[in-house]
Amino acid sequence: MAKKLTNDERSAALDRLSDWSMVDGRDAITKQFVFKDFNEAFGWMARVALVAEKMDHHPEWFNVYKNVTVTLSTHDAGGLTGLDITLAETMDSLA
Ligand code: H2B
Repeated sequence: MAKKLTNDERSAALDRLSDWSMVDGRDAITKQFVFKDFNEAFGWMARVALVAEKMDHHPEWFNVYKNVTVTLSTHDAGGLTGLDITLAETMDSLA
């Protein structure tokens, strides 16, 4: 099973990632993505979904029109792992 990141690992990862931040009161990271319109937002979600399914690692996300709020955490590990960082990087590269 994926291991929770150490404090050093998580601060290094957050420094590297742009616009991701820790969730208050939870070992998870979050980012708000804003697209041109719903079509762009949902197209991106569909592309991310294919990668997430392949990784067997799934986002918590909330879509309203062109906005997608994402929260990433590894439920099996009860917190943030390298899988969340990999998925965050994938989301950024597909946006
Ligand atoms: N996604 C996330 N974000 N965390 C998990 O721990 C997780 C998952 N576990 N997707 C996977 C599915 C697990 O439930 C299946 C059985 O492999």
